[in-house]
Amino acid sequence: MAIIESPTARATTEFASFGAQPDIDGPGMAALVAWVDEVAALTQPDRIHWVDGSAEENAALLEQMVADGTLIKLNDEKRPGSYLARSDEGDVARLESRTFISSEREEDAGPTNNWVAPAEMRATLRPLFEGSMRGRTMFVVPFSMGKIGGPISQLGVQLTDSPYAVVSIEIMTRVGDAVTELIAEGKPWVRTVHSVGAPLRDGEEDVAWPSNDEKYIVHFPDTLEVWSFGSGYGGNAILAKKCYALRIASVLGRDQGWMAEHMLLIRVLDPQGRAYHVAAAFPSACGKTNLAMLRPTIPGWKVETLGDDITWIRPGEDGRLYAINPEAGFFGVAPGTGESTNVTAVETLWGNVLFTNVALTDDGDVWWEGLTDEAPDHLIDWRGDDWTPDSGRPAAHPNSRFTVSAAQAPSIADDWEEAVPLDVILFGGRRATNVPLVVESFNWEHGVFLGSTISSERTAAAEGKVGELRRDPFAMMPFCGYNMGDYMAHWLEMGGKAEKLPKIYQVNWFRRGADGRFLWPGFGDNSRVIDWVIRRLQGEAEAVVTPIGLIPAPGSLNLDGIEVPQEDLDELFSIDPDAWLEDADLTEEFYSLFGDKTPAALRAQLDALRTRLKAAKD
Ligand code: OXD
Ligand code: MN
Repeated sequence: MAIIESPTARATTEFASFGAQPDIDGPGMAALVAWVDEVAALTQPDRIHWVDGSAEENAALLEQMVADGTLIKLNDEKRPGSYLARSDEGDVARLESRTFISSEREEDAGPTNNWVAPAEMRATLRPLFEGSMRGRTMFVVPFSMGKIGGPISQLGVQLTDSPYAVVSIEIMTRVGDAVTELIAEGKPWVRTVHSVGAPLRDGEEDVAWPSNDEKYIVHFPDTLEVWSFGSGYGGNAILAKKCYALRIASVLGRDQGWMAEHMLLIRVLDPQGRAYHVAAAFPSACGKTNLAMLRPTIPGWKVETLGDDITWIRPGEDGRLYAINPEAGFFGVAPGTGESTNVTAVETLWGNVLFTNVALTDDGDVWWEGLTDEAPDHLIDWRGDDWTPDSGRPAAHPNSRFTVSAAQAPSIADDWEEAVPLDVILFGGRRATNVPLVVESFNWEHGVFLGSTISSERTAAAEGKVGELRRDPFAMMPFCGYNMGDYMAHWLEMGGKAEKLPKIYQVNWFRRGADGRFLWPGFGDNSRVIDWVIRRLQGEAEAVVTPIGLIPAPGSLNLDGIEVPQEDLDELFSIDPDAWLEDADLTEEFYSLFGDKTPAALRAQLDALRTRLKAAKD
């Protein structure tokens, strides 16, 4: 395929030695090339660059972005190989209100997704993408989710006019010719197209963070495509992540009998060295990365990191469910990540990091709220303005991020790219009231019920009012690519696909006392909950039955070495039937959204819960 020649090509984005279409042949290549041509004809970039994934190419891209003012190179002595990007103020988070599931049938998107019919959506997108890459380079980025050629892995290609997106995808996935070879062989792949929507007229100066006020993040589940316009940020631009690995992959999972979940994945080693694998679903910005890198405070226990955000789960031949982390990097929220909350993350970030919207220190390093207890005397904030501790505003954006290779975490498991058998699933929310520290489900169906009732106070990861309570079943509300009612049914069905299912627990690190204090120390001490869960699997910890599930019997949670007053423990585990009955009413209201798509088994679980709560009142 010809590289599109343009008389207006800017020398600044020319890569003499990179970018040609690779010399790879095979039955699948023609479709890839035809699609690249088709999108290029629509978006009219000045040139096309096939990304080969090499270190030299990556270095050239980074260097170019520094020259163009998109990236600031950090002090190599403090933070080797690292860069800072500052986004446009209107482009700082995932945009759920601009995210669409354009399935043929409205009922396949369901009431919790924005739906527009595909034909209408394509008619809307076409004029936006028409010429949208003018003056820019269109990068062809072949990527694999999961190790290249792995049994649970999936392939995709992103076309993008954002070099920042390219280097981010290179950290978050496996990119390069080895993927193109698999596509050429005929392996299935997903098409994703991304434009920042800021074409450059002849001679027009570029801005550091091009974007467009009009934004669309659109999924076509029937044709397995993603089209994203107008934003360069995070999940809006790294389409392999939320768009593919969750929204599109959840649809693939529904159709093919597997699951794509918004879960971290860890291996827990008990003092005898026995290994257990735990996947945990938490709504955005509830400390998933912290739990993924947990340093147990109880002696003898160890946690190894496998993944921090997304888990794909498939039935194995031995009757168990197997899980992988399809990603290759962490795109973590920086604020709140610090020496006292997540030393492992801080160590992971020693170098080779792409930071976005954190603050810059006077010596060319980065800072964000929570990195250290005391803020530096002077910083340049995420907007590029001078900042001092009494400026009265955060120095880093609350949703500022680090993008770093997973392999760099000191806690990463040696075999982190392999599938592991799942022993435990945790569902957590951020709930100041009602929900105890840990609850064990009675069985798979009850566990699925617990997952379907997760709710959380809204955080800064998406737009909306921080603090507001939102339902977030399975922590998948913003990420399920199809009708959430069908998704709940799929969870129930998966219970029939394995003989030895993982045990399901609900956790809540965020319960507060009547005085507003957190009742549980959290962070490393969350290992005490994991210890109890694992000892339950081993038949070595006692539990008591309550109307909402099983909770630790008095004395069965290991509290050696910490002071949690008995009153706090009582409050942490208290179950107020009236408050829970009110919660049950809200669950019923939530279920009614899905009409007859709500599985009868879950309605029956809700009825049974109410009966147990009423009995507890008498
Ligand atoms: C994320 C999110 O960025 O969940 O991981 O929003
Ligand atoms: Mn997430």
